[in-house]
Amino acid sequence: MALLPILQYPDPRLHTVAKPVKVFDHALQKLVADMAETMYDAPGIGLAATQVDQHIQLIVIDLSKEKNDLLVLVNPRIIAESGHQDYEEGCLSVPGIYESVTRAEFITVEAEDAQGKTFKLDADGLLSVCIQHEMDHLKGKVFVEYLSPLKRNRIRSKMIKHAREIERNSY
Ligand code: QAP
Ligand code: CO
Repeated sequence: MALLPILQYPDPRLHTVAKPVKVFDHALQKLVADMAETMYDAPGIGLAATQVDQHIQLIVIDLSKEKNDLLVLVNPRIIAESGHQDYEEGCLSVPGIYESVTRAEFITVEAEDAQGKTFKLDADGLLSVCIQHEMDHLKGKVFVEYLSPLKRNRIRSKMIKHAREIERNSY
């Protein structure tokens, strides 16, 4: 297993659109394991392959306290949605930033698991938010794009400034 570097906003690679997974091979199983390890280490509750610079439709999520309930979604598609909810979201690609986003309250998702078996999942609350947030990554969209241009530009500047400071401290 290995920890993978997480792309940091505003890295342009975060806007890459992910391709569907067609082959459920050993390389895919390894990426799932490495993404899970990377998410648990962060720690985070969700990670999309886009964030580790792998542009395929793969998401890992774990909302459990014990970090022992990994949900793997390959080629996820929302087949039903209803209602609205606001949630204060964060993102491993935008550390230290938390902002409220409005999304669907209830969703039904169809996806393949890591072995290629299709399943259906009804989600509400945080799980629903997290799946929608991670599916946005696969479309090349980061949650800050739901905010006003003013807020987004402030976040962008803060992230660039922070990255420069890290860079300077490593000299
Ligand atoms: C996406 O986000 C999410 O800023 C997953 O300093 C977030 O795991 C979906 C994290 C909220 C729904 C609601 C963020 C860790 C983790 C940070 C995460 C940070 C350290 C974010
Ligand atoms: Co994110």
